[in-house]
Amino acid sequence: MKLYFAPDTCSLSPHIVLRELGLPFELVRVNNQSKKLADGSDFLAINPKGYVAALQLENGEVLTEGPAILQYLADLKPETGLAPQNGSWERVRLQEWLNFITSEIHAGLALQFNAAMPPEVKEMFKQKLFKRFGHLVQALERHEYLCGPRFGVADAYLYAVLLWTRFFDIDLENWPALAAFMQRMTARPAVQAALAAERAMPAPAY
Ligand SMILES: N[C@@H](CCC(=O)N[C@@H](CS)C(=O)NCC(=O)O)C(=O)O
Repeated sequence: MKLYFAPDTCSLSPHIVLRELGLPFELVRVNNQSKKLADGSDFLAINPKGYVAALQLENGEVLTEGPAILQYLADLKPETGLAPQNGSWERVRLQEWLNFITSEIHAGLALQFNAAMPPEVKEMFKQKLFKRFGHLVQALERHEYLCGPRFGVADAYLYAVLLWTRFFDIDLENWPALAAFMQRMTARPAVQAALAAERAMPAPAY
């Protein structure tokens, strides 16, 4: 499998999960501005949507959309329990979290990157985001990870997007349960390895 990634993006979450699962994979860095790979070839030929993450399987199929990739990976090794069994009530709860992260947290934080947006509009969206943080806190005060006492794929996704708060002057210490979650996640060997591998890979020249 090949994981197409860019540093400091949501593609960190499938990267973490690949390492948590101990699956073999190749990491391919994308220049997210030029949409080129290191050899000058066109990332749009891999994912016409033009964004990471994209997972290319051995049969050539390319899977996109973080929540789909995460569940696909977890199902390759169901015995690890990174996602509950497909078709179970617990699996639907996981999908509820993945959808919440993608639409409320990922999208909510991503618009803070928009340089064209006036500061007062950004502030308005920050306040909405902070309400959503309240929902995360309720879960993380009850158990160490989103779906219970054990790490799962939703945690990798939440971690990857909450890392962006450091770019926007959002101090997670204001939500102690979130700050503790981030510390717990950062301490995981797979997370350390993923961050180090992404840092070590040179930026594409194109
Ligand atoms: N709906 C996609 C969104 C992926 C996404 O937003 N990727 C960002 C990085 S976090 C990206 O590559 N953006 C570059 C672009 O849109 O040009 C998913 O959930 O996987």
